[in-house]
Amino acid sequence: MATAPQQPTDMASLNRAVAAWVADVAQLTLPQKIQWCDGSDAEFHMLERQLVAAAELIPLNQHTYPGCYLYRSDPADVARVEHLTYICTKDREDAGPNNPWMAPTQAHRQMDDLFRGCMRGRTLYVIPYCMGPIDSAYSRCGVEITDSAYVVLNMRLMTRMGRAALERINRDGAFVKGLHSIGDLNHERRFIMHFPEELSIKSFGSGYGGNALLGKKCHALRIASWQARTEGWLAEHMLIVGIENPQGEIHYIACAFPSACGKTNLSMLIPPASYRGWKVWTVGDDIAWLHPGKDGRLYAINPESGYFGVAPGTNQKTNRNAYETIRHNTIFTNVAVTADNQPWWEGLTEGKPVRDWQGRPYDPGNGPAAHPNSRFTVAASQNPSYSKAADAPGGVPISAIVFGGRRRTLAPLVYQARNWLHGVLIGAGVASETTAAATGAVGIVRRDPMAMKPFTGYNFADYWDHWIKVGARIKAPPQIFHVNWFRQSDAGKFLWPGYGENLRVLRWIIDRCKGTAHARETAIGLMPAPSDLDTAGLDITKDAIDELLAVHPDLWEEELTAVGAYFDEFKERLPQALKHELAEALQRVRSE
Ligand code: GTP
Ligand code: SPV
Ligand code: MN
Repeated sequence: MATAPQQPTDMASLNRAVAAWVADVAQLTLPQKIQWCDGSDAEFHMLERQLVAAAELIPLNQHTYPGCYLYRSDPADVARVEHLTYICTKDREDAGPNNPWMAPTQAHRQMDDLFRGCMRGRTLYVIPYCMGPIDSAYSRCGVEITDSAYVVLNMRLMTRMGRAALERINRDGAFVKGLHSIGDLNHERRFIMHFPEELSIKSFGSGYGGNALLGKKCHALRIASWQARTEGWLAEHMLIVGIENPQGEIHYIACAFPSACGKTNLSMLIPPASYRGWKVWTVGDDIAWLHPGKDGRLYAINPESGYFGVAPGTNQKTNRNAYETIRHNTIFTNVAVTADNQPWWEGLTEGKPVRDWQGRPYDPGNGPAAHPNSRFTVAASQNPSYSKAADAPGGVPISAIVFGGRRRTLAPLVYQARNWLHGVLIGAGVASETTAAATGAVGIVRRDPMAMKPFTGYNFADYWDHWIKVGARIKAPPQIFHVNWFRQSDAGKFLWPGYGENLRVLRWIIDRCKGTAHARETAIGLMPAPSDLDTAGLDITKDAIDELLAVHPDLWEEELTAVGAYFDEFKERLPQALKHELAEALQRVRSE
């Protein structure tokens, strides 16, 4: 029997705890209006129309880009702000030297002062959302309160949001509270505070990406990593991809690369022409929640349902799947536009920018036309390589975990850890050049353990200990690898072609997991000899391959010594096992 369509207003009576919290927040922030979001198409399009009328959203060329819009953020609000992102635990040591910290009472006071009356004349939107498939035991729910309709539109694309999520919150009896206001966008009054002990978030003064879409980095990584530790699983900054060989066998791989280091691209890569019959299936492009399964393997779900992907560099050749995915029903943020109102960014081979990301007439003297951290928001289901398994409540079994970074020098194209503990050491020692995904200098090599430096909601020492314990608990742990697509020649050119050709490396990784590929022992781990990698049809010199697969023990001694100095920051909290593993690794490079 068909039921009458329900109005969003009756959502307010669906869950008492949510309603009570909304009432408290409304009393503090004094909005003109409260709107409960049901997640319907009608609601989405109504908000789109409102934002267009307010000139906050600009329709793009509807013939070539149907359903696509441009959003320009405040020019001083274009990326995550790590120095303003706090973990507020009662004990400072629980946040660790890896996080800015503030005492919860002080943080609440400071944030509540900012939130007081901040929604006057504005609408307060209530967004119930579910991270992960609605029917998965691994999923976790939250509610974001925000005064930004742009955030609502993005959350609708990035999460399973609305009525179904609120119904699940009713069943779960728990949810993460996320309070957000764009405030006046003054960066002196911008803070992103996390209270893992209370499962809550308060974010003020930014409307951008991970600062404002609270389901993403704030909930699904910082709060979830804390929850995962208490519950025995892992919340990671990882893509999840299924690689299907011509025999129809699919292996799933989870890769942790720092921000703007190639996760979205790898998760939807197009196999090289010589890889006939190979298929690539995207499960997730940014976040993985990994759970030990009953069969002794690790299972992963993608908590998100959309992509907030880097625009620059995306074109038909580098990433055809993304290129096709974002041809309709996509929100572009901070890209440039062409004379016929199509979106444009550096790396796009067709079209020319006439207005830059700030809406100014394009002048190369002002820097790139599109902001280097300009992004697209789009539903994952639009991706031609979208995996059916992405909605599987039990997740997908992971064969390999791959760490990676953006390193001009040192780190070879690929190497394999000797075992789980060695893999944890490799992950904890990841370093990478900073990118435009966060404010601050770009291109500086820094430690970014497990690609989680900005995202682990607790002390890294405890996090590594947790990693070690999870590995010890599972009978058939994934093999662990490290890759680097970003090695450069002395002349500053990439040595490895990257993108689709990365499948050649994934193939060696999968064959190692199956036990069918050869590897040689080196001072840093197991590596392919040049002949073990499939380079047929690849335009690359023997010298380049040799350099990509070379190990320089003296440089590695320096590197591992630097890792040791970094570990020392964690003092006696550093797991002994990790200390030992590092000592052995140093021994191996010294004896080469
Ligand atoms: P976040 O969304 O910030 O977490 O980033 P991500 O890891 O998903 O990065 P993404 O795939 O969006 O790539 C970032 C930039 O690196 C883009 O400009 C890409 O074009 C470029 N890139 C990705 N893969 C490769 C590669 O294999 N080689 C080279 N040279 N560049 C790459
Ligand atoms: C990242 O910076 O790793 C992102 C973009 O994926 S944001 O959502 O802004 O964190
Ligand atoms: Mn990311």
